Amino acid sequence: MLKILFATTNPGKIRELQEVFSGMSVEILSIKDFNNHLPHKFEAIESGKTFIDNAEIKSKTYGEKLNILTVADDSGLEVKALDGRPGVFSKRYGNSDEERNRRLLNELQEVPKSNRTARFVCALSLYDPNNRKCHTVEGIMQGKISYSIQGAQGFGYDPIFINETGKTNAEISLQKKNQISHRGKAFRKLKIYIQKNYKI
Ligand code: ITT
Repeated sequence: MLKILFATTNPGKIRELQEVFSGMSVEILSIKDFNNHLPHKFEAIESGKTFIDNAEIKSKTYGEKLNILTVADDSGLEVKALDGRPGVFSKRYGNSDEERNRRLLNELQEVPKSNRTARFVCALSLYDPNNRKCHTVEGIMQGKISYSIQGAQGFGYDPIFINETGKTNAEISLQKKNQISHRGKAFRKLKIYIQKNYKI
């Protein structure tokens, strides 16, 4: 069975990957499985200007250190009325999901429905320590920012992001989110690449 490390600290991302990869002969490992092999407080420094840069920094940092095939995700929300912010700073836009969502809703308080367009972007990078190369793919989900927090499923900005179903990402099931989401689209591209190149 092919072993792949998913180098993320975000449990929401892990749940979504497990759903897409279920039924494949792949064993998904997490950073916790390598706690004894990593220095205390080991982390990748997300210094890139794009989601792709940061996904590659994360996959290389862990894949090199642990010498294992490694997937990393860098993702975030781009709001048109805010010139694409928070973008790569999505995680650094506040100290908790709640704070980040409230900040965005406040910033868009006066913005009419017609101008609340936003998109989620997900860059997924697979690093192979045998050839020291990254294969990186992207997925995008278009939608609008709501006027209030709605729904309790998902994670992060999901409760304020209205998707093509007219509901927020936090009001739909994990399976439905994967069908239409930025991450689901990127995972499926990567899945095809893995099936082809690692003969599973
Ligand atoms: P890593 O350990 O994988 O880096 P992270 O949560 O720090 O996990 P990022 O640096 O990629 O991840 O930051 C992504 C930010 O965008 C973070 O605030 C997430 O909550 C948010 N985000 C990403 N994908 C999302 C999704 O599908 N739904 C809602 N919010 C999402």
